[in-house]
Amino acid sequence: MNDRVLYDYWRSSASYRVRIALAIKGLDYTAKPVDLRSGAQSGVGFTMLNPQGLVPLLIDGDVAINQSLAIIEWLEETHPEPSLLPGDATARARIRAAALTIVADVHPINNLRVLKYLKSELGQEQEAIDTWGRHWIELGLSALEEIAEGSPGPFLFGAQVTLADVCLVPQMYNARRLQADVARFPKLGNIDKRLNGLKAFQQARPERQPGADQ
Ligand SMILES: N[C@@H](CCC(=O)N[C@@H](CS)C(=O)NCC(=O)O)C(=O)O
Repeated sequence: MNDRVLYDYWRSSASYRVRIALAIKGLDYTAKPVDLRSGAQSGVGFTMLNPQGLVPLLIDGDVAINQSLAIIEWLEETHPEPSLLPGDATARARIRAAALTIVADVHPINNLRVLKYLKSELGQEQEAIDTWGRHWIELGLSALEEIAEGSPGPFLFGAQVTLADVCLVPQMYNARRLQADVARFPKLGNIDKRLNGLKAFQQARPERQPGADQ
């Protein structure tokens, strides 16, 4: 087995970000799928490794790191090339801010455990829950569409693939799954299409992961 192990789930967008970053940096790993549908993330087998009970979790030798952004920043520091955070301090802050629009402001309120809580504890109907998801996704994507409008392309921050692109593609995937109105974001749609044409992004696609629905 590889010394580097990624605990993930094929449809988890936080895991998808890490898979893309690993592929861009050309780092091999062994995938250990954690089946979120059956609740494996809350079982002792996994919470012993990550008490938060969330994927992704990267184990690299004797280092274990959770939280997708912390994992990607660690990969960036330990394997700087190709860089996902290019440019000076200001350029890097802007890339991080765009990434956090997704990672901190959109994704957490659409996470499985939040949606489950809306249904089981607050008694919401599935339709209302889907409306909730689409609302927050479209709000976040609106802000990113403005960034895309100001980018010379082909990616979110110009010619180089950055951390922001790594977060964008899984969020667009989620948006489509939830039937959010992605046609409202044509610039993001084009960037997403270009990114999905790259080998690293293809390798990380949910349907290509072990355990994915066929
Ligand atoms: N902020 C965390 C979020 C991790 C997260 O929410 N993972 C989801 C899958 S995308 C999960 O494990 N959900 C399981 C659950 O909600 O029970 C990160 O970026 O890694």
